[in-house]
Amino acid sequence: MPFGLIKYGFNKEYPARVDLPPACDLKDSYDVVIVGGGGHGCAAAYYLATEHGITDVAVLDKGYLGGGNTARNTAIIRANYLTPDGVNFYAESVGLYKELSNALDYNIMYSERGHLTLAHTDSAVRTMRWRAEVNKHLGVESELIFADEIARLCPTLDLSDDVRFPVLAALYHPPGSIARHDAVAWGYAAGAARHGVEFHQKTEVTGIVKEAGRVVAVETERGTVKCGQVIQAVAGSSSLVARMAGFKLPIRTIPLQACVSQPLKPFLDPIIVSGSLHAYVSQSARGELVMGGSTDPYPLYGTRSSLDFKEGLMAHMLELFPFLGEVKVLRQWAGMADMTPDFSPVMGETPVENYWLDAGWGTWGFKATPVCGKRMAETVATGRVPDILQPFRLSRFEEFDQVGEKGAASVGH
Ligand code: FAD
Ligand code: PYC
Repeated sequence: MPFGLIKYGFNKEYPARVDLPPACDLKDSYDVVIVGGGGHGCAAAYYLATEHGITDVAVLDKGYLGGGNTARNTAIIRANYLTPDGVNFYAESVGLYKELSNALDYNIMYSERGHLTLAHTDSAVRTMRWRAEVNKHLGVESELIFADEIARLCPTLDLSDDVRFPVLAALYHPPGSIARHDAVAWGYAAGAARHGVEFHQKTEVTGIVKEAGRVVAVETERGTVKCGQVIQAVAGSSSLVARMAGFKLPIRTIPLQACVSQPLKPFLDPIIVSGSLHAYVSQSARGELVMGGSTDPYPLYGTRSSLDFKEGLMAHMLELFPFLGEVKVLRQWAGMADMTPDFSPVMGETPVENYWLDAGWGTWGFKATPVCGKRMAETVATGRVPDILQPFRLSRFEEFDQVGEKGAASVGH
């Protein structure tokens, strides 16, 4: 990317880049149909084309590309999970993210900030130490730090003792990063389109046609499309689409809200997360504070914003950064989080032979976009689920073999 940027800077002209070819007719058949044009669907298409030479691929989205949770997330990327399976999986993603702007020739504004998960209770300190040890054992940079070091990394954080939940320690994860979420989807889509992959927006999949336990076509609002294989990557609609394919998922769909403040001068370098206060914040490149909390207290298919969320979150933010009292909230929104019982995703095989699942991304799937896309593409191309995805198989729920990430998934669910 730096070379591309320098070349661009010295150009005499700055022509607008057309990333996606114009919309085309939907063919009546493709080797692979990907349902869902979020970051995950676009990434899978990109890796199918670039790593496996599979280009007869259509990505179908009921709305616009990257308009689902990809557009709504707070863009935190990290690998400081709790289980070895989780740490290995997300660490591969962080590695891919670091090189992604160069690989896609598309600036995703990857910004390594360091990630601090605050511990306000003895049991939280224990969990942070546990995570730090598992992380280090697997080669992921994480350590437990205390007041002096926290103050050095984030001098504006209130570390006094006379508050409701004093900060006792923090899990410090230097590779923690943010990126431009839209650019991740657009960059993957543009890269895939250059290899001939088709993207069909405003094309809702309304049914899955099966014969003898195999999927043979998808029904869409623009007609029926035959297909060799299907990847389902619809995030907050996973249960609805899986039901069309004839199986049930152990998922509850719950809104997750977030908001941004007016732009402020840069004062916050690291990403700050507090599970006890149900609040997290980072400062974007344009100075806005990107803030969020835990999921809403009830399942719902809806993306409305609520005053409750904003009031609660702001009270907690002020406990961490009391000087923000006069700062205005600029925008608020929600996405639909597909929550699994163990706070880990579900990827790979389904009860339908050639129908592959990329689901259960709850509040944690943006960071997994590269690894999931790459490994799902490998699965479809080879017909074999790679080892790194095996722990996340759908059958783990009936085998009592869950990948428990509740303590590391996000801000305390
Ligand atoms: P999406 O981007 O939602 O794409 C799915 C697409 O499927 C959508 O575009 C939708 O239109 C389409 N679709 C649905 N049904 C159909 C149909 N029947 N036919 C055709 N198309 C269909 N994760 C992190 O790692 N870090 C974070 O900081 C983070 N913060 C978050 C904050 C919020 C407020 C929210 C809501 C989520 C957050 N997440 C975060 C989670 C993350 O956003 C998601 O897990 C991730 O974006 C999922 O990507 P996706 O491509 O699978 O889904
Ligand atoms: O997965 O780190 C995360 C996250 C933060 C906020 C929502 N998800």
